[in-house]
Amino acid sequence: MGHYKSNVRDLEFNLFEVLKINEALDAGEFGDMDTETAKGILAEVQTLTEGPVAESFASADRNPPVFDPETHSVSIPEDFKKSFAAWYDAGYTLMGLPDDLGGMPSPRSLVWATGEMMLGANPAAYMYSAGPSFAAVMYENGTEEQKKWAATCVERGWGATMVLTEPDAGSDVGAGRTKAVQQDDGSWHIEGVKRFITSADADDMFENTFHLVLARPEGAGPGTKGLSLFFVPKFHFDFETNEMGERNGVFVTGVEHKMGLKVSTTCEVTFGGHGVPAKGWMVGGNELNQGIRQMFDVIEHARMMVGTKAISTLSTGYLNALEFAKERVQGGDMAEMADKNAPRVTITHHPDVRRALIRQKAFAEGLRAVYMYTAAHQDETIAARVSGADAEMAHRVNDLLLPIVKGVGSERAYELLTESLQTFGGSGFLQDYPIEQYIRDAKIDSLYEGTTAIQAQDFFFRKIARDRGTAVGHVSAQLKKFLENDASNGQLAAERELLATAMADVEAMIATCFEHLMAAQEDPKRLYTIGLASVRVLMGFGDLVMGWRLLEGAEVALGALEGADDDDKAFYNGKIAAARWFAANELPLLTATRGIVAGMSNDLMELDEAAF
Ligand code: ST9
Ligand code: FAD
Repeated sequence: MGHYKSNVRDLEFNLFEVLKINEALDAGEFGDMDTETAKGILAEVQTLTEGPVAESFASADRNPPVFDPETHSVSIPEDFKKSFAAWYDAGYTLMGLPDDLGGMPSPRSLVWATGEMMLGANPAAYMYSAGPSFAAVMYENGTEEQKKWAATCVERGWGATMVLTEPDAGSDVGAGRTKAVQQDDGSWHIEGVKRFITSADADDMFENTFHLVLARPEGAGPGTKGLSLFFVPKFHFDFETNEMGERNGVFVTGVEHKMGLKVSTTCEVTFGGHGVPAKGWMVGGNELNQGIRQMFDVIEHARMMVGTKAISTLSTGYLNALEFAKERVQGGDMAEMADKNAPRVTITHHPDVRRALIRQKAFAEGLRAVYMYTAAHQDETIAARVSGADAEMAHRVNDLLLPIVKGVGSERAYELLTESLQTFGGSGFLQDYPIEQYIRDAKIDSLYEGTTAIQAQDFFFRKIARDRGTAVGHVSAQLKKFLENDASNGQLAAERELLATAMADVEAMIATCFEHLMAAQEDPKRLYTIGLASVRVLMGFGDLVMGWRLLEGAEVALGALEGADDDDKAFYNGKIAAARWFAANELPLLTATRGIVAGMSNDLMELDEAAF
C-alpha cells in the first residue's frame, strides 16, 4: 500500500446522503452523469490515486527537479511523470469543463471530490494539470479567436501557469511593475521579472505551456485596476493549423529550493530579457484594465484547490495515524494503573490518544463537509436544492465560503497534522512515515493564493461588509433553520444549544467589527482593530460552519442507523461521535474569542517598533 488513504465512504456520505446530489444527477441535470456513473468515477479515482498516482510521492520529494540555467529548463523525476500521466491521461481534468472544450458535465462537488483524492495522493501532480481549467477561464473571458486557442490548449494537453507575483508585489499584486507594450499587429510585448511561478517549466511533460500573466499596459493607472491579463505561450503556434513555431521570449531564470512540495517547480520567470520579445495577447481583446477581474476567475479555482489540498492532506494524515495507533502497543490500560503486570495495550486505549484521534477526525471531516457545501454552491441547480439559493445568491455564498475553505482549511490542517505526527510518537519524526512530508508539503497552503491575513481581510471587508451581509445572512438563515428543526427527536438537543451559543458568539464578533468599521469613518485608525481581530473572526466563523455541517451530518447519520449493516453502523456512529465531540470541545472556545474581540484595543498599534 502507498502512503495515501482516501475516505470515499465519507465523500459518498457528503455527496449522496447529505447534499443528495443524486437527485440532481438522476433528474438528468448533468447529462449522462447519473449516480451510478458518479460512484464509478469515485471508485476509479480511488484506485488511481492510492496506486500509481501516490507511488512517486516520497521519491519525488527526495529527488526534486534540477534546474539547468543554460537551457532555462528543469528535469523532473521520471517516476513522478508516470504518476502525473496516470492521472492526466485518465481524462478526469475534463470534468465540469464547457462542452466546446470537450468537457464532461459534472457537479462541482463531484469534481472536487476527485480533486480531493488527487490532492492528497500527489498534490503537485494535480497542480501540473491546471491546463484545462485555466483554458476554461480563457474560454469564458476570451474573444472568439481566443476561445479556439483555449480549445487547442485542452486538446493538445498543454500546461498552464498563473503569473501575478513579483519580488515587490506579493500580497500587494497592484504593486506589479511588469509592463506590456502594444504592437502594430494587436499583440503585446511583455517585459519584466515574475517570481514564485508554479509549473512554469515542467521538463517534457507538455508540448507547450501557456502563461496567464498580469502586466501593466504602458500608460495604464496604478494598482490592480491598471493591470491587464495576457496569454503568453512558451512556444508560438499557428492559430489556424496549430503547428508549433518558434520559442517565445519567456524564460525560466531560476527555480526555488523549498521546505516542501518540492516536485512542484516554483520559478522565476523573465519576460523579454533574452533578446527575444515575450509576445502576448490580451485576454478578451484589447479592452484595458480587466486583468484583475479575469485573474480572479483563476484565483477562485486556485483558492478552492489550495483549501481542498490542505484538507485532503489532513484526512490522509489522520487515517495513517489511526492505522498506526490501532497497531502500536505501548503501556497498560489507565484503569489498571496500579497493576504493573497488567497486559500492554494498543495506544488507542489511552484517553489522550483517543482525544487526539477524534480531534483529527472531527476537523478532517468537518472541513470536508465545509468544502463540499461550498462546492454545492458552485452549481446553480444544486445550490437551489441544498439551500434554496438562486443563481446570484449561490455565487455570493461560494464567494463568502472560499476564504473559509482556503484560510481555515490551510491553518487547521497544518495544526492538526502535528497532532497526527504526535500520535506516531518518535516514529512520526522519521521519513519512514509520510506525516513529516505532509506537514512540510501542507505549510505552503496558508501562504500562497493569499496568506491567511489576506483571506481574513477578504472575508470581512469584501465578503461580509461590501456584500452588505447578504451571503452571510443566507447562511445564517440556513443555520437557524437547522437549529429550529430538530429531526433527531432531541438526540442532539445539547449540541444544538452549543451551536446556538456559538452562533451568537460569532454574530457578536462580526457586529463588533461592524462597529469599528462605522467608527472608522470618523477615526480611520479604528480599521486597525478590525485588522487585529480579523484572523480570529475568520477562524471563528470556520469553527461555527464546521460545527453546523458536522451536526447536520450527525443528524443524517442518526436517521440512517436503523437497518444499517455493521460497517455502516460503525461509520454512522463515528459521524455522530465526531460531531458531538466537536460541539462539546471546540464550539465553547468561541465564547472566549468573542470576549477577546469585544475587548480588543489598538494598543499594539501604538507600541514602538523597538519594543518588539
Ligand atoms: C499563487 C498560486 O499563489 C499558487 C498555487 C498555484 C497552483 C496552480 C495550479 C492550480 C490548479 C487549479 C486547478 C483548479 C481545478 C479546478 C477544477 C474546476 C472545477 N474575489 O480589494 P481590491 C478583484 S498565485 C473576486 O481593491 P487591491 C476585483 O475585481 C498568486 N475578485 O484589491 C476587485 O475589483 P472590485 C496569488 C476579487 O487592494 C479588484 O480585484 N496571489 C476579490 O487592489 C480590486 O480589489 C494572491 O492571491 C475576490 N475575493 O488588491 C494575492 N478580491 O472591487 C493575494 C479582489 O471593483 N492578495 N478582487 O470588484 C490579495 O488577494 C489582495 O487582497 C489584492 C488586493 C491583491 C486583491
Ligand atoms: P508578503 O506579501 O510580503 O507577506 C509577508 C507577510 O506579511 C505575510 O505574513 C502576510 O500575511 C503579511 N502581509 C502582507 N501584506 C499584508 C496586509 N496588507 N495585511 C496584513 N498582513 C499582510 N505567485 C504567482 O503569481 N503564481 C504562482 O504560481 C505562485 N506559486 C507559488 C508557489 C510557492 C511555493 C510560493 C512560496 C509562492 C507562490 N506564489 C505564486 C506567490 C504567493 O502567492 C505569494 O508568496 C503570496 O501571495 C505572499 O506574497 P509574499 O511572499 O510576497 O509575502
